[in-house]
Amino acid sequence: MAEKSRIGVTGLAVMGANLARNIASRGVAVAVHNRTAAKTEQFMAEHGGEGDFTGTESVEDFVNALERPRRIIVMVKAGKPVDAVIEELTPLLDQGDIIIDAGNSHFPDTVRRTEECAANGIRFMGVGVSGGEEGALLGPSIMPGGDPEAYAEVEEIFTAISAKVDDTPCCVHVGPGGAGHYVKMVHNGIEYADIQLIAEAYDLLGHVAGLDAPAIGKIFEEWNTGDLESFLIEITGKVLAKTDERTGRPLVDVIVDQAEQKGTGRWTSQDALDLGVPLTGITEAVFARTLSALRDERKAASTTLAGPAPAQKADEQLVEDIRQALYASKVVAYAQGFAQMRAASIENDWDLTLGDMATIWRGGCIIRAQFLNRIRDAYAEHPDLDNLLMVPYFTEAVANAQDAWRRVVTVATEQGVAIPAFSSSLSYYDGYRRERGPANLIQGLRDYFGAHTYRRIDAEGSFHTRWAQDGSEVRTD
Ligand code: NBP
Repeated sequence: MAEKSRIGVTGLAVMGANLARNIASRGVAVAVHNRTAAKTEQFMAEHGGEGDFTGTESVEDFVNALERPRRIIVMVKAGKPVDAVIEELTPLLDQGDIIIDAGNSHFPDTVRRTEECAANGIRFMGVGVSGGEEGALLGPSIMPGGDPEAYAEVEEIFTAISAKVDDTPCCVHVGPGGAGHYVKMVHNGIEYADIQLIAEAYDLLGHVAGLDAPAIGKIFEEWNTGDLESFLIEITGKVLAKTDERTGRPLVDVIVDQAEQKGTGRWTSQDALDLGVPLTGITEAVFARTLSALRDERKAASTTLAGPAPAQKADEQLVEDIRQALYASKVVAYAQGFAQMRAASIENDWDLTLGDMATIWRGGCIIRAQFLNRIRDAYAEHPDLDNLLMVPYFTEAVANAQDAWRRVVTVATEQGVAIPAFSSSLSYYDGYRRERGPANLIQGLRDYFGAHTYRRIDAEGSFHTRWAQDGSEVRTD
């Protein structure tokens, strides 16, 4: 009988196929399977010679091809397909076998599946994998969540296939239950904010500084040599530099301005609302995509709704101001995302080590950036940090950028350019650094119309003013 494979991959679309190839390239025997068998045949024909692959047609053959405990990576479309695969696998598996969902599943589904599988003696892991097609093949950032003992069974393979930065694998056990998929969700949310900030900088450089796409591309190329150095800034330079073969115009100028989304940004914002964490950067990025989708409405509004008279002002200072505003807003977006992970960790008893998240995002994934080294260092020094803005490096970075940031928000507002992520990040910063904000009035109003009570700055307890009666104050607790 043929030797059994150490691990199996079911779901051979782009991500599964590349992940299987990555694993096999490390000398690990991999059994592969896909619902539509023709895809397995195609995979074996194209890549079967690259490593020790066993192609299997039926789920039974797939399960039988694996050594025990069986380690099965499921890389299918998130949602119902994952449940369908688990349902098919479950009767064929033995106690202690491991199902690893490496797709972009929503973390509450992962929590549910972990419990359902446990009831059948199966160990379930929800694992975030970032890096797209190329990352999956050459080295993704991996965020494994679930039972630590199950992780120990796959740790060697996962760390081997992950990206490495300074010889450190971009893979670490994140926490139990849904923690891996949660962290991947926030990663994607931060990616939304990062991309939105880049788009706003591009819009300002075009519509306020009056530069064309190739010129803006050169600016991004330059920015990629400083504090902003990152994969997304690098590819922005490349996308802006590309000429359309059909028209000879910059390609970006012929791409429709409607952004799509698959849901992870929205989930991040929804969860922030549930947790009560202010997550303005990511949320504005999600809303900016939904506003972009209203293309027909925007077309009608563009000739109906008034804006300021255009007044372009191209100068060196503006370009540098935009760079600084981009950096400061990015710091805020990450500070918010990390604050959210901290809140979720406390809420769910996940015991997340936040510095590890920065470490494993330094390579392989879409938000990989130099900047993450600073975040890793910040948490190494202050593991229980409430907010990244309070670490001297970031406090100073934002303090140094704030004048430029305010000028950019001002000029954009004056010239009618929408910058929801830049301006909401600045408002968050200004709100966060205020010892006393205006919520005292909110409480007063709530007490007036709904007797919701308020607390006083000079006395313990809850109070209500009898607004409609004699105006006297009563203690309510
Ligand atoms: P897709 O998300 O396009 O899913 C296609 C795969 O799901 C095929 O293998 C398909 O089998 C299988 N499948 C479906 Br659809 N329904 C099924 C069912 N009921 N039972 C069994 N198999 C079923 O593939 P992908 O783009 O490779 O992404 C895989 C996962 O990785 C997703 O969760 C995705 O969000 C995540 N992810 C993707 C990227 C990326 O850059 N694409 C990056 C990071 C994470 P079939 O061939 O028989 O139809």
